[in-house]
Amino acid sequence: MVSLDSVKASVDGASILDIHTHLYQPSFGMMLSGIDELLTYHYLICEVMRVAPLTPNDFNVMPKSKQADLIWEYLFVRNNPISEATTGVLTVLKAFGLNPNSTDLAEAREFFREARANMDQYVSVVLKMAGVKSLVMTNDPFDTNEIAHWQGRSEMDPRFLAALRIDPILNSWHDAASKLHDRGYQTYGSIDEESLGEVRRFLVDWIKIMHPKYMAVSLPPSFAFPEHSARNEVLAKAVLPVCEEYGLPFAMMIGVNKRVHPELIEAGDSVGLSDMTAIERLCHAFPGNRFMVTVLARENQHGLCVAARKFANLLPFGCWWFMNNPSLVEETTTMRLEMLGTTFVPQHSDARVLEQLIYKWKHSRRDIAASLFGRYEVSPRNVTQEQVDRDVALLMHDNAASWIKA
Ligand code: FIX
Ligand code: ZN
Repeated sequence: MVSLDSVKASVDGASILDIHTHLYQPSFGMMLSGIDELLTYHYLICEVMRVAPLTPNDFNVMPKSKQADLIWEYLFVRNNPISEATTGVLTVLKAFGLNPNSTDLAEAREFFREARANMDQYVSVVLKMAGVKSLVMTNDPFDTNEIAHWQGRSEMDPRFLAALRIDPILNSWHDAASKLHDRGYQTYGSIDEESLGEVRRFLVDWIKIMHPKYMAVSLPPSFAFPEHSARNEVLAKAVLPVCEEYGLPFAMMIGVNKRVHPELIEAGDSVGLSDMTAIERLCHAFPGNRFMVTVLARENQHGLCVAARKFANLLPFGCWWFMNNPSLVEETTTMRLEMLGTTFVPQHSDARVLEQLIYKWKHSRRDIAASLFGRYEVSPRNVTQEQVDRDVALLMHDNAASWIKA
């Protein structure tokens, strides 16, 4: 019988394909890293607003280094850092041998300044520390900063894979149609066959530029299918046909209520309950498409698992955002193992700052190993280490790799 330690060793030793991040290959010059970026992560901005005596608008106009000092003072010195996001920063400091009990950021700033002097080398160091073999970026063809890099077409780093992110097309059609029109596509506010054809042309143009592994969108809790809406028209008659034609999965990240507290900016998004029957109807109506889905509400996780039992073209992936907390990762992974065996992707980091890979994966490996061992403990079979290693390879890398053909 395998032990928790032998399962942990297998999970800790597994190479990871991180299927969703907000990181960029170094040559893009867009990668966030270092202690000030770690501390001003929007998860920590939420948390500091609960204890520091200032308004979000006061915070937003502060220089980033002062924001980081304030967050360190209030969340790490005046209060004990026991939330997941604060614990994550400490995990990173400890991984580099830095003092997690420091009263200021002088040591950390000096260390990361030196480390980041050679970003190519530093990125390799961090990926190795995190055990991440490759990762998928979030690439936005509406982001002018990013467009320049793709048109400058710097050599692609094989460890950094592209994902074509298309939120404006599905979530703000009239604005997207106007922007596409400005870029030479004959799209108009009304959704007629010409506009839909031009959306398909736009998507194909960017598939040929980015060579993405999947297309992706973040959707509100109100997402429904079918419904009479611009979103449904564009999804059914442009996005999904192109995904099927080019063999690309379509990733839907469902349940975010954007900017419930606008003054918090990125930190101002919240969660809502979504309708999993919309996913079931999509999977049934488009059997030639493959859907990767992650949902933001804890209450929707069970419905997503059941939907995946009904449709083999549906892949649940990750414990997203407000779900990425140890108690929920272990609960959700156990539920998925109980209902789906190993036919899902348990985690993605969603990292926005390079060094977050270290803590997000260290913490998730621990929680996934605990869930997996729990299944072996109750198995009437005497599970072998070879069987454990096969399961771990599927969960940490191979399922994602086969779905996105990485
Ligand atoms: O839509 C997304 O990709 C979300 O993950 C982000 O918008 C979000 O801010 C985030 O980084 C959550 O972890
Ligand atoms: Zn994300």
